[in-house]
Amino acid sequence: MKLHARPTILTNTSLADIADKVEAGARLDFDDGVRLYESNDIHTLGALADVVRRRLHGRRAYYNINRHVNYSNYCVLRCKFCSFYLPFEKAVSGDSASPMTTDFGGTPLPLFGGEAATGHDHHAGYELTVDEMTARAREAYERGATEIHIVGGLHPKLPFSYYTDMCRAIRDACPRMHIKAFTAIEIIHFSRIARPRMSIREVLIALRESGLGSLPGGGAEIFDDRVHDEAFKNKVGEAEWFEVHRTAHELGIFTNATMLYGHVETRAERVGHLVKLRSHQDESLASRAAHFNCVIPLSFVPDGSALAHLPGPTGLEDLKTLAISRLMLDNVSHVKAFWIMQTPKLAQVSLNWGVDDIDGTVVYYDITKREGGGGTTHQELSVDTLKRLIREAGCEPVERDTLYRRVIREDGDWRVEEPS
Ligand code: V47
Repeated sequence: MKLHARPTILTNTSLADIADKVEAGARLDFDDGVRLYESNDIHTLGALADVVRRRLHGRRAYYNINRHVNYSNYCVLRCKFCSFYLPFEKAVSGDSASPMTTDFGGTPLPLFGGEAATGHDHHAGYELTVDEMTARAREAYERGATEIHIVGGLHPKLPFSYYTDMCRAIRDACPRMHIKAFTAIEIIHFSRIARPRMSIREVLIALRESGLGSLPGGGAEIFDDRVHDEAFKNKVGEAEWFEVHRTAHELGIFTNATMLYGHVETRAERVGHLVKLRSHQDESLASRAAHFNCVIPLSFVPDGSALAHLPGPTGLEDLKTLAISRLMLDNVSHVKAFWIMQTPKLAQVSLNWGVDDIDGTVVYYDITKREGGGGTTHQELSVDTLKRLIREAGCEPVERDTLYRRVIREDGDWRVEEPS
């Protein structure tokens, strides 16, 4: 698509050379990304991102009917940006009351607040049994969900069989529902806890055989050693994150990619992160059976984390980051604004700033909770609201499945439209 009647703003801007590249479909380099961040010409930035978005998707904007479920908030890591985790030792040493046992076949464990994922006290530690996970999946499936998104903390005790059993039980109960589960960090954890130890490839194959459909994009944070050491030192770094996604792509498993921005990183470090994702995607598109479907820039929510003294990104920084992600990642089809983190209103605005996807109904979300949220994990948008947000932005709502196939609903049932 050409910028037929180029608005004067684009000819008068100091970003004119970047506008020329965008118009020509040429790749932006690292310095272009930093300049876009530093420019005050936000209208040009938004317009350029919109050019790329329209070229790829016209006025379509995607949403899905999904359900996020977190199996446990116990975690062996202590990432400073995270308000989700609870140290397991704290729980077993008796900080909480009402222990319950699990049914996953391992050593009985204390289970506190097993209903946390349905909207109860989010400060308590919990781990859900396979039966509880399956019940949540079934409930979502019966309400029309096409996807379940499962992630959790790195639990020190649960055996690898818990995760394969969970996938198998959900697949059996909800055969058409796509299981998008486990960040790269969890996959590495599984490869270490499996007995005998398993390679990343073996873990992914075992999970896929149990029903796993694709991997979500979490755990990427910012690919930079300085930021890694300052904000999430004990977590594996970018080499391991990319190894998991590379292996998944080789196996034909599609994945997403995130960037957690607005904490201790600089803008240049964000651009560096995007360039690294782009290089990986080039390789996957050229030589692997799958690739990144979508990039999700996640806006840091400081509340309750060890970085709660930081302000978090402004709305303008959110918009800039979404637009620059669209412009830098010329080889990733979709850019998602996750409304839980960017807020529904900003996600709506971003639909004219490069974004083509606002995630889905979500229903329960436990990883970030904004203060004043009433202590509940219930965070839901109805399908009507998602469609209204999209229409008000001048876009056409399209229900998609996890792999971005259009979902058609007829006579109380749904099917996906195979790409022609
Ligand atoms: O890995 C943790 C991030 C991620 C905070 O693939 C935080 O479709 C903001 O990856 N503020 C999990 N973010 C969420 C995630 C995701 C979400 C929606 C869709 C998809 C997808 C993936 O959340 C974590 C971490 O990077 N996170 N703490 C926080 N305080």
